[in-house]
Parts: sequence; structure tokens; C-alpha cells
Amino acid sequence: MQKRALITGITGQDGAYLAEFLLEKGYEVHGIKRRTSLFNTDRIDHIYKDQHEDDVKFFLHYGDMTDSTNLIRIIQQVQPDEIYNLAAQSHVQVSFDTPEYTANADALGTLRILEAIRILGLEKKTKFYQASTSELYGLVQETPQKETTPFYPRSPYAAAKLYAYWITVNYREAYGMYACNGILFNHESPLRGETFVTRKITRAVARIKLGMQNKLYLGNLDAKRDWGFAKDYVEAMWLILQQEQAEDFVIATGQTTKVRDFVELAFQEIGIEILWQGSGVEEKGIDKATGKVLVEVDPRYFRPTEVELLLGDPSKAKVKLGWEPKTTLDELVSMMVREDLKSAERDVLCEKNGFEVRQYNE
Ligand code: NDP
Ligand code: GDR
Repeated sequence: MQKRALITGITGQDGAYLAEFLLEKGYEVHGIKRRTSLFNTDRIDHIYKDQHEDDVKFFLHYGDMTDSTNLIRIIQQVQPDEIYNLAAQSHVQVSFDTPEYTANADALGTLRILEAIRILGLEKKTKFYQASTSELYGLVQETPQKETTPFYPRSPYAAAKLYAYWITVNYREAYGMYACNGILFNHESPLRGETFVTRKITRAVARIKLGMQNKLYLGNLDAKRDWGFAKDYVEAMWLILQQEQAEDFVIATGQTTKVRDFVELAFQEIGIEILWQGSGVEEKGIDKATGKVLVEVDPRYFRPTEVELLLGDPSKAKVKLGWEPKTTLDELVSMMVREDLKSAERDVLCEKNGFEVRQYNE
């Protein structure tokens, strides 16, 4: 029988890849999107069909994680076999500026969905996936980090996700629900939001190459992240919901890389070798061939409390889910720079023809 999935956060990076993945598996896919004043469906437009056509398998519903009445109504209407809760205010630095909203959407939003399942009596029908995060480890207590490593959140975002993690565990234990946490380490792609560090770097590299930007300003160059490819990671989300027992899993590559090394890899893609000069806020990344300063540190991007090192141990996922990452960091960087070069080329064409292009570079 055809399964029905409901994805919150369908317009985000992971929502788009997961929707594609589930449609390929033959699912009927429903997604919740927010009402915005401009279209926010760029990442899923290619899978959206006019609802009047035959054999439509992909549906969008207006909704918001802060509105329980709306979540209950959508879940009642869809009667999903699986819910993937990906919606969140997902930017760590922004969570310091909007801590209450972040807690509302990310922590209480998760509770609202779990309660909706319970209120509607769907505990035995609907499986629940929670998008948990390596940010839970924060000030790390053990390296590499695995399912049993203690948490120490370092941001309003991580503290909100901590609540979401535990309320998921609690509903599993209290009500026998099939509810799981995927503790996913950073995963990136050409669809990554432009203000996360990897995409900010690859986009800047492409724009510098085409003469549309002079410099890239970054914060902490020494932070280390375990970066994987988002498309590989959505498969793990699905696998987590296909097990006999509901359990929590770390999903990671098992490799960690400094932001500065990611910068070097991205510039290598366009044939530029970066040399580093100075230290701390004075540090600069210089083009070895021309001596031009291409990277500078801007303390605006420093966080009040930083997560310095993340390195995941995905052994449990390998053994129990048979999951392993397929894409290397080099392949990921190359793919992201290539895609950003294409969009920078489009921007150049637009500018040449008198159309304004977005200059926002945060
Ligand atoms: P994105 O920021 O790309 O997407 C977040 C999605 O949530 C968007 O669709 C956004 O809508 C939606 N959203 C935000 N607030 C609300 C709200 N109040 N009501 C309804 N929808 C809302 O995140 P990712 O795709 O990268 O991440 C998916 C999930 O996984 C998030 O929960 C994130 O915290 C978590 N995570 C991500 C990791 C990563 O490395 N990418 C690692 C570990 C966990 P809109 O498009 O309108 O903004
Ligand atoms: P993160 O991702 O905080 O790990 O959260 P992000 O890419 O924002 O930062 C990674 C590291 O890079 C450092 N950094 C910068 N970050 C940004 N955004 N902009 C900069 O200019 C910059 N310079 C240096 C940061 O300080 C940090 O150490 C992501 C999100 O997707 C979360 O939702 C998810 O839970 C975690 O990954 C796992």
C-alpha cells in the first residue's frame, strides 16, 4: 500500500531532498510551508505539479510550527504514516538574536506535533522523525561524539533542540510511539542556505572568480565541523523510520575539517591557492599568485558561545541501518562551487542586460 509522509520544513534544504527521495520511493508526500510575502518554494518547484493534473503525489499545506490548531488540522487531514519534523529556525547565530522565537518553533513546535499525534489517536499509526543535531554536544564532553555522549548545548538553538530531543524520547517511552531522533552532523549541498558557512564560502568563491565580489568576510576560522552531503543524509532519516525498534542515531562522516581548510579547498576549485597571514581578527587569506587579500575576519560573525569541534561516530548507523556516507568532502566542495559558478554566471548575464542582481552577502 502506498505510504503517506508529512514533512515539516519542506521548503528547506533537507525538506527538498527528502521530498524527492520519498517520491522516488513511491510515497505520497505532503509538506507544510509557511506563508511568506515572496515565494519560498525555489527548492521544490521542480517537483510541484499543478494540483488539477492527474496522479498528483505531492501536496503543500500552509502552516507554522507555532500554531497548534493548524498542525492538528493538517495531521488529521493527511493521516500520515510518517512525519519528518524538519522545520526549525535553524541558524545558530540567528538564535542568539531571536531566542524566544527559536524556542517556540524548534522546542514547542516539536511538542505540538507529538501532541497532535496523541490527540488524534495516531500513536500506533504515525512514525515520527525529529531533526536533532550535533549542536546538542556543544562544549564537547567526548570525541568522537556518539549516541551516548553527554549533551552540553551552547546556543538558544541548541537548547531548544535539546528540549525537542528529550520530548521525542519521552513520548516514545510514555506512549509507546515510534518516535526517533536522528542526531545529524552538519550536512551541506548546493541547496544549503546562503548564510551557513559552507555555502557562504562557495558562493563567494564563485562571485570572486567572476568579478562580482572582492572579498569574503568570515568569523571563527578555527571551528571544526564534520561536513557531509545532505542528499546522503536524508536517506538515513528514512532508514531510521524503517527499523523494528524506534531508536536514536548519530549520522556523520567521521571526519572533521576546519573552516579555514574548507576555504582553501573551495578556492582551489577555481585555481587559487590561499596563504594565511596574521592571526586572530588580523588574519587574512591572500591569493598566492597576486597577493590580493581575498578573505578577512569580521568579529561580527563571532558567536557569544562557540562550538569549536564536532566529529561524529556513525558506527551505530553503519551496523544497524547499513548506512554510510557516499560523498567525500572534496566532491561536496567541488559540487557546491560548480553550482555557485553557474548561478554567478546567470547573475553576470543579468547585470550585463541591465537587470539588478542580489548583492546580499551576510
Ligand atoms: P533550513 O533552514 O534549510 O530549513 C528549515 C525549514 O524550516 C524551512 O522550510 C523553513 O521555512 C522551515 N521553518 C522555519 N521556521 C518555521 C516555522 N515557524 N513554521 C514552519 N516552518 C518553519 O534547514 P535544513 O534543511 O538545513 O535543516 C532541516 C532540519 O534539520 C532543521 O530542523 C535543522 O535544525 C536540522 N539540522 C540541520 C542540519 C544541517 O546541517 N543542515 C544538521 C542537524 C540538524 P522557510 O523556507 O519558509 O524559511
Ligand atoms: P552551524 O553551521 O552553526 O554548525 O549549524 P554554520 O555553517 O552556521 O557555522 C559553522 C561554523 O562556521 C563558523 N563560521 C561562520 N558561520 C557562519 N554562518 N558565517 C560565517 O561567516 C562564519 N565564519 C565562521 C561558525 O562560527 C561555526 O563554528 C549548522 C546548522 O545547519 C544547524 O541547524 C545544525 O543543527 C548544525 O549545523 C549541525
